[in-house]
Amino acid sequence: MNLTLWRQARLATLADKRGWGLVERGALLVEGSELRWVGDDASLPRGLAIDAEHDLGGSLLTPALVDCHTHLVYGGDRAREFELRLQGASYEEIARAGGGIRSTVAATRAAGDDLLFEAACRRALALLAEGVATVEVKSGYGLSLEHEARLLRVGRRLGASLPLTVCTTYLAAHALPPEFEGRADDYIDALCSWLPALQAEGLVDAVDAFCDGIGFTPAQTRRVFEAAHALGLPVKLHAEQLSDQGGAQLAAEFGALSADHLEYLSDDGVAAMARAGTVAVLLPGAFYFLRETKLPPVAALRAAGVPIALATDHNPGSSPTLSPLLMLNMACTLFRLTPEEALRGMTVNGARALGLAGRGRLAAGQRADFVAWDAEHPSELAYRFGGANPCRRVVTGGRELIR
Ligand code: DI6
Ligand code: FE
Repeated sequence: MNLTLWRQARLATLADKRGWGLVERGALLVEGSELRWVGDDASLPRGLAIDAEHDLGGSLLTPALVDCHTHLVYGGDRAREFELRLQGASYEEIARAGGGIRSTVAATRAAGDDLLFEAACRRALALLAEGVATVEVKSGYGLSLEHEARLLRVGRRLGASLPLTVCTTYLAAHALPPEFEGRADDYIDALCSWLPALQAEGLVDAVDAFCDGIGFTPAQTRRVFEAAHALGLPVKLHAEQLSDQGGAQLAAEFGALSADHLEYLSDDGVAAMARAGTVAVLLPGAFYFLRETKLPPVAALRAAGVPIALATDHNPGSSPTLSPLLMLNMACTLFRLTPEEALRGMTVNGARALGLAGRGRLAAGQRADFVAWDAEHPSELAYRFGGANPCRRVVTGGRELIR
């Protein structure tokens, strides 16, 4: 098997439950797409037949980033809606008046497959350029069998065309499409009935819903989860973003991989997530862009031992950012995460929110996804914001992409 040695790096392995896992003069041995050995250069196993060797010149090496919550595939933009919100209209008011998600659904349905793919591709490449090697992509702007399938196929095509791992999530329960106006329960029946065909086509890794006053009720969300479970698919949930619906408890009841947003999460919700091992995915981009003032209960999540992940939530309405590093910074400044919690949130815990245990840390047996940064210490990744991108080299599955 092909062995590649990477040396002269300062490693932040995140290999243990706590701490950066710093190794000053670190080295990595990659075998195929896996990390075979990680440690101090001085204790590198001897007598190995090394096929290639790279000198990292002392740069900082971390696990590659995992963006575990995005809505990357859509048409159009919502710049006009942004202006309306600045003039005082709320996100909910705009949604209830038929704008918001529905306006993106109209633009997405009108866009051709290639246009959707090319736009999503550009967005994915921007994430990759800041060190992302694994990205989740949700549907949810199609809202019919034909159009949801199209978005999921674009997600799969991204994974096949780019050197990234793409996980696809079925989010037909994102908003009520106009053709089902006044018939939300019928729409839930319909989107549950579409799922078997989409799964049979290999398009679905997980199932999500938007449980909220402007989304779907807990009872409707439960039906979506039951349909997912009947097919053996894991679930996730947009929960407690704009109000407390008890969505986190419902997600926990179904053993959800994650509950996401969580600004309005209650103590009961925290406890339920802790019991179920459900990851809390915090989305500081949406918090910031919607000018939310209620903070997610970070101290309670920490105290209960709920793993915290972070993601861009890239979407045109509530988080039009493509900067995972900015999210690290915002998670610290807005949510008071430590820089170490923030980086864990976009690596090991982000992977966990996707059900991927084999990535997100630098340790033997993990997937060889790592990034070399122009930085001395990992806290710098959360410290700087905007402008210069410190990402120097990206390796995914043992192969170097950016240099
Ligand atoms: N919550 C969000 O923040 C995104 N979806 C959701 O359920 C926003 C989607 C949009 O506004 O287009
Ligand atoms: Fe989202």
